[in-house]
Amino acid sequence: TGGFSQEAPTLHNPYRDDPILDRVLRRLLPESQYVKVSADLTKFGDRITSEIEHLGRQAELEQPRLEHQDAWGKRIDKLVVCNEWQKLKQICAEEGVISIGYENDVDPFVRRIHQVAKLFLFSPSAGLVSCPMAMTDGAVKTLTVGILYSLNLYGKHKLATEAVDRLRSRDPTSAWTSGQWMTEKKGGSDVAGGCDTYAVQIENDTYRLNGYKWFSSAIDADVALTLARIVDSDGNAVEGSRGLSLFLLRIRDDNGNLNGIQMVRLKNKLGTKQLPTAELLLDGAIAERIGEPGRGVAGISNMLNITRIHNAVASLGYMRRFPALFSFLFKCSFSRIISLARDYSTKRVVFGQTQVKYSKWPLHTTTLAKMEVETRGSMLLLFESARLLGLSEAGKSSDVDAMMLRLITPVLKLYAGKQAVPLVSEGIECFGGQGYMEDTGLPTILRDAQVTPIWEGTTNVLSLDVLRVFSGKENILLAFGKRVSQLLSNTKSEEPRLQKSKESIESALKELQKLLVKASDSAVQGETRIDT
Ligand code: MFK
Ligand code: FAD
Repeated sequence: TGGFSQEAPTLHNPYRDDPILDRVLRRLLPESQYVKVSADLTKFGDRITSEIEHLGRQAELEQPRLEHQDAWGKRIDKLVVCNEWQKLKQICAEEGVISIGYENDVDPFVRRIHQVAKLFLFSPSAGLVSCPMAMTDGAVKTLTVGILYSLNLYGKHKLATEAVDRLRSRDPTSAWTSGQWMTEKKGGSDVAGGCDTYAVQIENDTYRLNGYKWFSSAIDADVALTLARIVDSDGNAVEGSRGLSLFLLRIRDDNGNLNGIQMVRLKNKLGTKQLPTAELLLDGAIAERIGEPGRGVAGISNMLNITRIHNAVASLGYMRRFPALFSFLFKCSFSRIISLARDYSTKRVVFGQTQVKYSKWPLHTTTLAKMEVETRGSMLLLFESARLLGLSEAGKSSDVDAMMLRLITPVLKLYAGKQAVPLVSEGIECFGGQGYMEDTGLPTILRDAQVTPIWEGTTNVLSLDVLRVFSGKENILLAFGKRVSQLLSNTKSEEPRLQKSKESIESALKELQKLLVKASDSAVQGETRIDT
C-alpha cells in the first residue's frame, strides 16, 4: 500500500466555522432574534457533522430505482429509495427547514433569513433532499399566495388546506413534500408552447389530466403542482400561455396507489443521482384546479421565484465547500472555513511542507482568493434576496423593494448557477488527483453543480426574465444604485477606495441601464440574443 496514507479530512460544525455567515446574520437580524437563530444554527451544524453528512453521502451511494412489475407481472411502478433519503426528509421536517419560513409567531423578515441560513448549511450535505424541499417551499408559497389567502379559502378548500398544513409541518409522520411538473418533451423553457397536457372537467374544480411530464424530480412526493390546458365542452383548448391553468394533485391515495399516473422510467442523469427524476404518463390523474383558468404560468411563477432562491442556495453550498476548503491558509482574511477543508490543508504535505504553506505561493494564492471573493459576493446577494423576500411577506416592502426582489431573484439564480461549475471545477483541481477520485465524494459535487444553471430556468431564459422585469421600469437600476451608495455612505471607513467604488458603481449602473434598454428593445422585437 506504499507505506503512507493521507489522513482524511474531518468535517467540523459548518456554522461555527463560518464567521462570514455569522457576520451577515448579525448585520441583518435584531440582536434578540440573532441569538435565537444562531443557537438553532449551531445545534443544526452539530447535527450536520454527526448525522446528516453521512446520510447525504449514502444517498449518493444507494441510488433510487424503479420496479415496474412485481414477481407475477403485475404493474406496480414501485419507487425504491434508500433509508437514508427517507431519514433526510424526516430530519427536514423535524428541523423545520420549510416551516421556519412560515411560522406565524416570528417576523417574516427574520424567518426567511433564518431559513435561508439553515438551507445554506444543509445544502452541501443534503444528498439532494434540498430539491424536494425547494419545491415544497414553492408549493406552500403558491398555494397560500395564489389561493388560500388571496381567495380566503383556508379551511374551505380541502386539498389545498391539507397540503399547506402538511407541507409546512414539523411532524415527520404527517409531513408531505411536493413536486413541480412543468417540463414536457416539446419544451421546458417554453412551457406555454410545449405543454400538451389536457384537463377535462369532472365537476366544479376537479379535473382529469392526460399528458406526459418529461422531467419530474423527487417523485416520492405526496402532491404536485402542474400545468394543463382545460378542454371545453366542444373539445377545444386555448393554445399558448393563456391556455394554461394550474393544478394541484395527490400523487398517491391513502393506500399508496398511484393516482392515474404511470412512472415510465427514471432519468439516467449526469449527476443528482440521489434524486429520483422520472418521466410520467398522466393517464387520467385526478387534480384540483388552483386559481383562475388561464393564469397557470403566473400562478406557478410564485413557485419558480422561491425555487430559484433555493437553487442559488445549492449553487453557493457547492461553491462554499471549495474556497472554504483552503481558507485556513489565509487565517482571518479568508475566514469562512469548513472544518473539512482546514483539516485537509493542514494535513496534506507537498514538497516537504504542509499545504498551508501554499499561501506563500502567489499563483495559488490568487486562485484561492478569486474563488473566495466570488463566493462571498453571491452569498451577500443571496441574503439580500432573503431579506427582500421576508420584507415582502411582512407587507413591509416599498415599491422599490418589491421590484428589487423580482429583479434580483433571476439575477441571483443565473449568476450563482453559472458561477458554480467553473468554481467547483477549480476546487476539484485544488485537491490534485484526489479531487478526481469517486470515493472522496468530491466528484459528486461537480456533477451536481452542473444542474444548477439548467433547472429552474437556464441562464439565457433567466436573462430574458430580467428583461421582462426591467421593461418599462428602467429607473429600477438607479433606485438600486441609490441603495448601494447609501450603504457605502453608511460605512464608517474613510477609505478613499470606497468613495471611488461609489462613483464607479453609479456610472456602471448608468451604463448597464443603457445596455438593458437596448436589449429589452431587441427582445420586444423578437430577437432573443442578448449580446449586450
Ligand atoms: C436544490 C435546489 C433547486 C431545486 C430544483 C428543483 C427541481 C427542478 C425543478 C424544475 O426545473 S421545474 C421547471 C422549471 N422551469 C422553468 O423554470 C421554466 C423556465 N421558463 C420560464 O421561466 C419562462 O420565462 C416562462 C415559462 C415563465 C415563460 O412562460 P410564458 O407563458 O411565455 O410567459 P409570459 O407570457 O411572459 O408570462 C405569463 C405571466 O407570468 C405574466 O404575467 P401577466 O400575465 O400578469 O402579465 C408574467 O409576468 C408572469 N411571470 C413569468 N415569469 C414570472 C412571472 N411573474 C413573476 N415571476 C416570474 N418569474
Ligand atoms: P430547452 O428549453 O430546449 O433549452 C435548450 C437551450 O435553448 C438552452 O440553452 C436554453 O437556454 C436555450 N433557450 C431556450 N429558449 C430560449 C430563448 N427564448 N432565448 C435564448 N435561449 C433559449 N422540470 C420540471 O418541470 N420538474 C422537475 O422536477 C424537473 N427536474 C429536473 C431534474 C433534472 C436533473 C434536470 C436536468 C431537469 C429537470 N427539469 C424539471 C427540467 C428543467 O427545468 C428543464 O430541462 C429546463 O427548464 C430547460 O428546459 P429544456 O430541457 O426543455 O431545454
